[in-house]
Amino acid sequence: MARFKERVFSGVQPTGNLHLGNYLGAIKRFVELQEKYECIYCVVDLHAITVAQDPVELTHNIREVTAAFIACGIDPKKQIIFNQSQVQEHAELAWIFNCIARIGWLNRMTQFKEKAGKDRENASIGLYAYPVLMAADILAYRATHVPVGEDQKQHLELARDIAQKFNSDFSERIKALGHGETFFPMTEPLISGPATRVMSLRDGTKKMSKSDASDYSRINLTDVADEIAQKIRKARTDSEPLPSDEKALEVRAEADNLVGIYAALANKTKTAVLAQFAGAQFSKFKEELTALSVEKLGPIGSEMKRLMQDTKYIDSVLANGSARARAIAAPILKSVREIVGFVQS
Ligand code: AQP
Repeated sequence: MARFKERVFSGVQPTGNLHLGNYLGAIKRFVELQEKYECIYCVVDLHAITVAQDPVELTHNIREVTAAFIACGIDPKKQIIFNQSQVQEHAELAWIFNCIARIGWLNRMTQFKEKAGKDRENASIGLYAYPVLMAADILAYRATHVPVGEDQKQHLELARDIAQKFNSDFSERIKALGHGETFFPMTEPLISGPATRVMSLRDGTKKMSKSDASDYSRINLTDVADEIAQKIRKARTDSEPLPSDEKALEVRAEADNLVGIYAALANKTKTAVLAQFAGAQFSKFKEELTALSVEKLGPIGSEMKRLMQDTKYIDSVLANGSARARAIAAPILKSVREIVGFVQS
């Protein structure tokens, strides 16, 4: 892997209701990584349309994810923030990868099964091919590291399978054209910390998700203090006090979730949080969790709302980021076309 320049890529779908899971599992990590790596953060609008979107809401949501990136602390001057549809290399590479990936590989993807549900025949082809586009997003930049929540692990494995098959199918050509042994890196997923899978506040067995019908299941990044307080107060728990060791959380999904959220917001481990709250009742812990959530999320929500007043600025960030992203992806795609054997002028 040493041959590839270290580069981080990740994306968030502009599908509304950005929540605490998106923040702790992904965006907070994006902010931390920008200190160490060259980072490319994408508003993945081509992914969003794999399920029907209202065009006016989609435009709003693209800007809102961009505002969230900036409000959380990603510096658009240092790092690249852009929306996927402005860089056509993603769609082109996805097509080439559609011809590399195998149907059997995609049939194993659990996210498609969950999202398509029983009405599988009626799901879009885009929803089925979603992980192939995700592989193209990453590999159009030959990204080496991808911070994501736990739910994306399987898709990352598929991206590695696609990279490996491309490298092997075209190995002679890759060598002959002077690219060395392999053209695409084996991208590493970055999934770590106490909140890689934040669960619903109403049901500790379900992932916190944008599409949950109940707004009480999630804390939105734009929720005001009263809403955050009310949602945490109503969050499902059991009747036992907080335990002193992490092992005891294994059979207490809701308690485990709230402790994980506190730990991630406080930049602590779950063990350290339990050391602080062992024996406390949930009423007390929820008060502390509310105060911490309001302290950390309040400024983000306010800044998002302020930025959303200036859509010209947001659009200029996306235009600038798209031009910089294209400058990286275009030569990579040129080489891919050459490797595949297309004639280009
Ligand atoms: N609950 C979660 N806990 C931790 N990380 C999460 N992520 C999403 N939900 C959680 C991570 O957030 C990043 C962006 O996710 P996305 O916008 O691409 O889409 P998603 O995973 O489809 O979001 P939702 O909320 O789960 O939407 P629906 O309701 O459609 O299922 C990713 O890195 C993801 O891992």
